Amino acid sequence: MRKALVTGITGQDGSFLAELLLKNGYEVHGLIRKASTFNTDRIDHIYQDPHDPNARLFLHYGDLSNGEQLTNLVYNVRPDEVYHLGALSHVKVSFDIPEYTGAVTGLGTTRLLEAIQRSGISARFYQASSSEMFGSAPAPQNEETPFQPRSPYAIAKVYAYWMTRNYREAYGMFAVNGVLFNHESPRRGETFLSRKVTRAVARIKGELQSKLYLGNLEARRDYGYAPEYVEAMWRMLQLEAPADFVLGTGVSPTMREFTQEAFEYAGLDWKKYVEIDPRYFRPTEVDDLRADAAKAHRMLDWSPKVTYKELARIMVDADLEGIGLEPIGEGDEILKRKFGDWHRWESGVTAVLKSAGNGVD
Ligand code: NAP
Ligand code: F7E
Repeated sequence: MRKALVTGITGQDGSFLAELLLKNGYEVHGLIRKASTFNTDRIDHIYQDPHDPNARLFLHYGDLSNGEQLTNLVYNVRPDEVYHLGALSHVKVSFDIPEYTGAVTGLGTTRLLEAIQRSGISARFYQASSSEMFGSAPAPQNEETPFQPRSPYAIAKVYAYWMTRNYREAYGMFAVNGVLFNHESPRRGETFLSRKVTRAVARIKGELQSKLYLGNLEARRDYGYAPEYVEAMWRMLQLEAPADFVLGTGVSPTMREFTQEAFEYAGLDWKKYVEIDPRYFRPTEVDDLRADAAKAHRMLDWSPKVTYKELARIMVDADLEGIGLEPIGEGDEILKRKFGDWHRWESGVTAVLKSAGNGVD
């Protein structure tokens, strides 16, 4: 049985990836942080009691800031594949805590690469690189586009990108960068634009909220559906030789267009509810991210199916269901039509949506 180690398993992508790996027959080990409240909501539905002799999911406490513990973990688990998804992933927050962002999002990758190297194992390594690294480089961006990062987050990711390449070149490690453009889902954190909007749409419908405060709505983002992206991460580690890939849809709506789409789907006029609050503006913004993912189409046989308009429907329906309202219904139809049953959002996610706090912005 192949073994995978996943950092960031409690996050959006980590939870979808853990599901995929379990489905593909892996034994899955996840790194989780010790918090004073439960932080495993996104993976509670796949939790397995470690006393069960058939258990294939194991969680280990740790932190990306602690290199010695990462080395022990890698040495003891001896994974065949390491998916490094853990990071401070919020661009706006990275301006507030730039040093921490460098220490975790940047150096965390080095600690993990070094842990693999020192353990003497030949694990394949996936680095969660980001389209944010392209920053102000003109769209469309692909594997050859030079990076022009515009935030502490993006700069930390550029460092981690090059460390991954360096371990590949210096030590012959099978280490790859997936340079992923925005991918969203009902499991997206509540403070990212897409989820903040779809959650607000549901709460306005449910008369739990009357206003939504947003920042710059003119930026363009290439929005895809997260479960499709974790499938490509796995495919990257199954290749014969390591290579870096850009993943995205090639379509980048403005954040205003996405917002309008989500409100209109629920029969609401967004202009009545949305107000601009400059506190959500970033000191430096990234204006236009749009992927040229031709290499992934060709070498990974990967083409995303969900459009940003469909994504808005899937997410609004999930958020309506999350607060106990009847979904409008197109979201479920889209998922069934495109994927069959597997990609229906799980009961565990609905539980997360129900318990989400009221004061989140
Ligand atoms: P996410 O939902 O924010 O998840 C981040 C994960 O990292 C969580 O499990 C979090 O744990 C963990 N983490 C944060 N700090 C940590 C630390 N010091 N030690 C150990 N774990 C820590 O992010 P995501 O959207 O799933 O994204 C996954 C990865 O892909 C991230 O590296 C992100 O930067 C990158 N990425 C994301 C996108 C996107 O559009 N989603 C695009 C490109 C790249 P807690 O649950 O305890 O907070
Ligand atoms: O912002 C604008 C904001 O925070 C999207 C992360 O997964 O994708 C994500 O980073 C856009 C920006 O995502 C609000 O200024 C307006 O232009 O949802 P976001 P992001 O910055 O694109 C990349 C690829 C990653 O790698 C990251 O980890 O929306 N915006 N008003 C707002 N953004 C937020 N969060 N909140 C607002 O109120």
